[in-house]
Amino acid sequence: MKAAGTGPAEAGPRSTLLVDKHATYIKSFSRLWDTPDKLEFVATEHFWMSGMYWGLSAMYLMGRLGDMDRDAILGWVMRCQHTNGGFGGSERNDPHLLYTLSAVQILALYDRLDDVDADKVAAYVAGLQRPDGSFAGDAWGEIDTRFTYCALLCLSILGRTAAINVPSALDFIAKCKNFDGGFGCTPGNESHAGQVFTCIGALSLANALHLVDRDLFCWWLCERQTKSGGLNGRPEKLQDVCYSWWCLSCLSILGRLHWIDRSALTTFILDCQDEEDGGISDRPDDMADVYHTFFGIAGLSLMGYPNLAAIDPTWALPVEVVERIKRRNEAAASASGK
Ligand code: GRG
Repeated sequence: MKAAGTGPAEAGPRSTLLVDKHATYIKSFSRLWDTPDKLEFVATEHFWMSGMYWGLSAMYLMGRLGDMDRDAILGWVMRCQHTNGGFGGSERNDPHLLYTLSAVQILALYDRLDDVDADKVAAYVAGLQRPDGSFAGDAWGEIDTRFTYCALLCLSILGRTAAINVPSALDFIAKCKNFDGGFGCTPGNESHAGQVFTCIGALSLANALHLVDRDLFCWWLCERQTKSGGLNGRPEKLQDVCYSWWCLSCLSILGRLHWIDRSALTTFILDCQDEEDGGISDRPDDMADVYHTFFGIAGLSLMGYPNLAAIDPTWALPVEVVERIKRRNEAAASASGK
């Protein structure tokens, strides 16, 4: 727990990023599958794969990936794969597109993409595309622009985008665009900063950013900054550290990062740190978690915070990892003569 009444970040122990504290905090979650008796772990078991991606990515950005138990983690990831090629959030969960992406991202972070049969994973992803171009998250059929991004990113990492109908996926995203320049989860749904990230990310991956009304949309994104310095996800809602990623990544992709007050946002994120036990929370003095820890650090990375590795706003992976993936895919394409 944090001491009550801790002052603003400029004045106290939260004035800088507490790398050692956050690394110790994240490391404590590195063997989630060995903690079957802890309520908080059982309750989150269905999304451990994403939790692992958040934790490992945060560690990478802080230069601390080496602190994690790589072989145990990679073994666990592969145990979560199903015979249809998809990955579950844990060994006991059904396959889902989001956790398949998280698993592939983890393999990319460790430069172990060769461990997976890319054609098999691609067939699983392609099987979730619907005739209107949209994607379902899993066999149960929920449609959401989140899953379009998951599909495009997963296949981009694996060098297999040819397995899906990309133009039709883009048509579906275009139908989700709203009067404010933002995007929702399906046509007619309200713009939300999380959804806009997935749509801008998908358009960026497919080189289709011409479909964005840049100035209108970036204005909507800037309006997300509240007096606290933090960003919210839609009008009249509370600021939350995670929007430092969902909004900033879009501004970065669209070349408008300078449109918000980066100094105020940095102070807000740092003030959400738990200076005793490590980790970052949604708002100052709330309980920290791995999700907000990663997205807070990722937001700081986008703003060029000192001594953090750079993160790619489209791929949601460290820039160095993305460069390695692109080299790998180019080499594979030239070897096959494509
Ligand atoms: C690889 C980075 C990465 C992402 C994968 C799953 C996914 C693709 C993206 C999720 C995008 C999304 C919808 C994020 C929003 C999450 C969030 C904070 C939802 C909260 O919604 P509300 O309505 O909160 O509870 P507000 O802030 O509007 O009150």
